[in-house]
Amino acid sequence: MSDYQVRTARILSRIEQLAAISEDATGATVTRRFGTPAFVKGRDLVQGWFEAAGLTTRLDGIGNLRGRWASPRPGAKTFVLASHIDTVVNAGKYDGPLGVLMGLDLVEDIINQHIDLPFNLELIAFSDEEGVRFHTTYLGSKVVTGAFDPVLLQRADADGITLAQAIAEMGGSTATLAADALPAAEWLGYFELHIEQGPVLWESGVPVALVTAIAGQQRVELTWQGMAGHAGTVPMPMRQDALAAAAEFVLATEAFALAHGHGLVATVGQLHIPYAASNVIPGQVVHSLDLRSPAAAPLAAAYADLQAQAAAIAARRGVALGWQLVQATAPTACDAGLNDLLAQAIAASGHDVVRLVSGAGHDAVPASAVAPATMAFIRCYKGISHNPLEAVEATDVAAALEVAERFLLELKNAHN
Ligand code: HGY
Ligand code: MN
Ligand code: MN
Repeated sequence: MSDYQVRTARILSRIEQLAAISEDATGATVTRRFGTPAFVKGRDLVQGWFEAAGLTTRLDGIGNLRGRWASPRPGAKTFVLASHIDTVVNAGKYDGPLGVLMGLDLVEDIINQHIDLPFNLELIAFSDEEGVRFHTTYLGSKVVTGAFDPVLLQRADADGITLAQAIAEMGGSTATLAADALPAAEWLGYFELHIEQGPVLWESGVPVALVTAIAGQQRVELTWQGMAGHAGTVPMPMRQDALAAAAEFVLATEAFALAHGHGLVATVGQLHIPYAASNVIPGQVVHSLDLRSPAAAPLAAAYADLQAQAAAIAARRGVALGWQLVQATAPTACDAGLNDLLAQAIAASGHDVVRLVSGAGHDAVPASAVAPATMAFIRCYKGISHNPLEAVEATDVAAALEVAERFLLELKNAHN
């Protein structure tokens, strides 16, 4: 086995160990949402690996795990390798953790090879990229990049626990969040390894790709307020059925996205009916809307059009509509200079250079606001993600490891 294959075997073994830690006590599904005991237990395991590798570690106020390897050069800037260790519900094993554990392997090899770098390395396992618990994403990387808005501390989860309470419960601190930012002047750049979560590499037979841009996204919370009633006595024309209104909007949203192209995708992934019962006309429905596009103008146009469609549906059905924009991130370009180095590393490793736009959001988005940032994607099984069927081939991970190592050494040479 090549050195990369040996290292990959350990990375994948650690993936399995981390995946065995879940909010689901039966272990049947992988779920580690921000701040939960399962998240903390998983982070503790990863912190042990960071420290065994020789990294100086600390947990910042929002629960990011931060490992640092200092350059011998006085006043050196810091290059960040990162991804996230929180997950969606019933997640795959690789979305997030693979990037963290590959980054750990790369840093550990640099330490073991006694390679002096002209820049510090900071390896970060972000505590909340998915935004599942508080429906607002990038909480961990927003703290590190100085973009965290304290107003978010009052957002409550489904159990009414605020972000501030969740931070305190997991031993974090809201008092240090501003100081936890890596100062903008210290950043040299950002690199994230991540599964593609799409089908292009699977279809193309290439193990790795570089990311040129990350789609913009808008997350909206809609509330339809109708009138609860007896399922057996209220005549159909007299109903103010919140679920029927929401359902009409969901189908209108799908039709809009199908008709409009431009890489526009629209998803309603969460829907809640308070006081639901089979013999009660739903009085209220609360649901999400996730809109994405690689281009800003179609994203803005879709947002406006769908908001108008929702208002028209509500008016026609005598239902009140609440429309709250929870999160908006613009389409983000990755750094051309880093991508030149990455393209060289991919080609030098013997692969075609595939350039992709990411439909998925990543912590590279907040990072790109303060530093040159880019990503490398690793092929995953049929592009499946946010699904327990998520899988990778060891040979692809080994190939990506070689590319990333070449990339870091090119970066070293560029700054010597
Ligand atoms: O939703 C996303 O794009 C990412 O998985 N957080
Ligand atoms: Mn991810
Ligand atoms: Mn994800």
